[in-house]
Amino acid sequence: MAKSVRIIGTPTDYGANRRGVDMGPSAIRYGGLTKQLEAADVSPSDAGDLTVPHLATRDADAGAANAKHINEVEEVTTTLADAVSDAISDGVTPLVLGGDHSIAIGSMVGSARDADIGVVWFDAHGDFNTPETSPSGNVHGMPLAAALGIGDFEGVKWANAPRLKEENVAIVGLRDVDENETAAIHDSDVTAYTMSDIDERGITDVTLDALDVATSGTDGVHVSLDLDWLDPREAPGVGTPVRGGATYREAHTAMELVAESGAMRSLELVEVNPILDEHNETATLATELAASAFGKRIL
Ligand code: HAR
Ligand code: MN
Ligand code: MN
Ligand code: MN
Repeated sequence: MAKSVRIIGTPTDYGANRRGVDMGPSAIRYGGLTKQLEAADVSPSDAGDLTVPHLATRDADAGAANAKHINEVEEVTTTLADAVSDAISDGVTPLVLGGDHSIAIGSMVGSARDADIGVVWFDAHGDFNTPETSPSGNVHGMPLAAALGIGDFEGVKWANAPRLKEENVAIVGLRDVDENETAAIHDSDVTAYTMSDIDERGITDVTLDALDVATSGTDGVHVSLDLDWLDPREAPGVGTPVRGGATYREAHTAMELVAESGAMRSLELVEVNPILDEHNETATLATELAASAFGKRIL
């Protein structure tokens, strides 16, 4: 029987400093998501988009300078956590379309509601800042810390995923990490692989190790794919591009290994910004990578 997948659009940009990433869900659908998933022999149903308050109805400068729009982020991630946990209870794999990476707080809290989970986080960035360490105040640089209960997020309970442990988190593809963030990652029990690790060891080895970290003693894995993990030549439509990222083939290989592990409990595609994209190619690439993560094969 084909695996059932529920698409959950989360059109928000409250966690980012560049507007436009809220249009990601539309762009990814327009990029052919349903067709790609069907090619992966998955049966997709689209739950549409969650209701996200429009920025025009809110104070443009809301939230503290060190955690901008924190109340809107809380609102969106709380709604998303319920949607993700509902999908899993219904026996369906949630596929969350962002939106900026702050939504991952909701995905992880929802995915971890009734299970011990691990996380594999494909990203150029550590997303391990807290309101105390963040140089920007943008919450999309903080979701991993938030879900792990690190940092003061104005009463962190809404963000904390108690059934997610640092030792089950692996970050893959780092190449742009802030100074205090580097120290925090080192001080934690999170496992981090830089692009140099991928250069030296190859994407297969690194991804298999990351999957080991995330599956060891857990019930399943949340896969978080920030499109800025890829090189900007492949994925130009992101708000914070960093040179020297994963290639098209490396990204597909990693997603194929995710599928082979059989451990993926939830998936999210984040940071696609169609305003900055070229002919929707980043959104289209996101659909192809999702298909690989769900097991699409050529032969
Ligand atoms: N580390 C920087 C900050 O905290 C940039 C974070 C960036 N952007 C993302 N997350 N797309 O992966 O502001
Ligand atoms: Mn990110
Ligand atoms: Mn990133
Ligand atoms: Mn360490």
